[in-house]
Amino acid sequence: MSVTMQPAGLMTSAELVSLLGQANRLAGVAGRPDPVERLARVAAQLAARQMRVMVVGAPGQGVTSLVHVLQRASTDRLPGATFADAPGSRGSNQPVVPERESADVVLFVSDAGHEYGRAELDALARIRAQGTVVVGVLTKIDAYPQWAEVQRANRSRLQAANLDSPTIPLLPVSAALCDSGRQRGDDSLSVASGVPQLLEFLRDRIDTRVDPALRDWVLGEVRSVTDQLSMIWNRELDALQGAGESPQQRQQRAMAELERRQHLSGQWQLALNDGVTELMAQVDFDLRERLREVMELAEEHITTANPMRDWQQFDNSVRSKVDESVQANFQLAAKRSQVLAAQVAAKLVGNPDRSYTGVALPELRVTGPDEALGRIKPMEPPNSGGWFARAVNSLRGSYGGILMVGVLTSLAGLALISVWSVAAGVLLGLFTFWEDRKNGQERGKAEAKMAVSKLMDNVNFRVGDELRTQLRAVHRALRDHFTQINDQRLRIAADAVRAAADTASANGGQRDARLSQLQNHLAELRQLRIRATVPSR
Ligand SMILES: Nc1nc2c(ncn2[C@@H]2O[C@H](COP(=O)(O)OP(=O)(O)OP(=O)(O)O)[C@@H](O)[C@H]2O)c(=O)[nH]1
Ligand SMILES: [Mg+2]
Repeated sequence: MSVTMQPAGLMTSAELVSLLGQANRLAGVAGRPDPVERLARVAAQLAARQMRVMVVGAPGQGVTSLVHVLQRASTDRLPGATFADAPGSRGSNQPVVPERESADVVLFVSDAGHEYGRAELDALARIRAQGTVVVGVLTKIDAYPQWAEVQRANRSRLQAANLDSPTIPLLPVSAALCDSGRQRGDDSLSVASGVPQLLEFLRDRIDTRVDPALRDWVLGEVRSVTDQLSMIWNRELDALQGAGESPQQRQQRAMAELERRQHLSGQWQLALNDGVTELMAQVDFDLRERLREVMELAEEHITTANPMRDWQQFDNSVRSKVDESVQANFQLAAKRSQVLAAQVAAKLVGNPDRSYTGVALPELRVTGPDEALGRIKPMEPPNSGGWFARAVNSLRGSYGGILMVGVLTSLAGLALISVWSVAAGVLLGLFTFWEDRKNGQERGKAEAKMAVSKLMDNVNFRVGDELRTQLRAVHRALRDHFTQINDQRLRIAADAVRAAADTASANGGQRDARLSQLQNHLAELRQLRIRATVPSR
């Protein structure tokens, strides 16, 4: 079969398929389901690539029937392929020669009832000359039991006509068997029809251009599977070669390590839960303390100075102090969260010196409380009565004074309005005024203190809520992060126990055999790794 030329350095689909096949075989040997699944996923993507298949043949050879069964059968195996019944194949007795660019591959159909004749060899020669990839298909094999002889004869005729280098594959099929297999749900009939094999051949052996992104993905997966396998096998190799220790000692050590891991995995979870409870309490207490200080300062200011005169400024200064306190509190929360992460990591590692080397700390985010702070409204200014109310009250006082003294003096025979009664009015008016002013100030101060304490309640409520939400998120992040690391460590410890048990039960001969097997696998992996390195363009 001919090979389409690809620009240097670009991998063809067939090369990629062969890489996947080799990686898949090695993954199967390692007995790991996970890499096998990954490779199957990329293989499916590769199988789904676009492929234009043109089916040609002399009239009556079974072209249309083949196109139909291929179309039906390809939905699973080769979903990106399109099959065309060569236009113009009716009418003339000659097989059609399609244009070079119209297809990725030509299926050249002739039935198993006859050997290639002059017309067929001519058509094949023309297709070849164009450089089109061509695959010979021998149809109706159910009707011609001697199809294998025809196949051999066709091969010799191709060779005699100098058309067989590179070789044109000759695949036997039966559209009829494929159809009845599908109708009866009988897989053995389908396999006997040769149609699945033909599709597989197209999928794995026919080169089409592969999108560079798909190619890089396939290569990336192959590389990551080889890395994974080489880690597994190297570890086993190390265990087998483990010097100085007897297999039993090694097994005991592995068991002890696994037990220690299991114990530690309870320990760090306890440390995390206790730590989070404590963290919440600490940070919450800190917030309350800071806000209490702000409130005390504000109250003192209300008592000694008179903030009612410039309420706006007072409100601003109190709220900016609240702002500072809350920011400092959130910074504390962030710092304490980091400290907790380090403590939990140390518990998870279980080093005697309480260090946590070898374990990455999670990235914890405690965002500023700006949004919560933004929702806090300014304090209401206290109501101190105002000048007008006070003036009215004073007038009422002086009026009362005039009446009181005036009635008395009128009894004494003087006029209602006299020097005495006017003097009394003035005095009482002034008295009422001062009395009112004093009361108003006291009431204003009380109201101002109320406003401050209302503000603090509000801050406590909103910011406290935000704080708890963030700390809960920190808790979740820590738990997820360390659970993942812990699971991984447990798995490694369990693997080591298994490997140690295997080597302990292997006798000397088995051990040597396994050693050389592992070395072979690793050598093959190294080669595969090189082949799967992205070619430079
Ligand atoms: N036994 C048997 N008969 C087949 C098979 N495939 C096709 N035939 C028969 O061969 C004849 C031609 O089939 P088509 O699929 O129409 O072939 P074609 O090459 O498209 O024919 P034209 O389009 O007429 O040139 C029909 O009578 C089919 O029933 C097969 O696999 N087995
Ligand atoms: Mg037809």
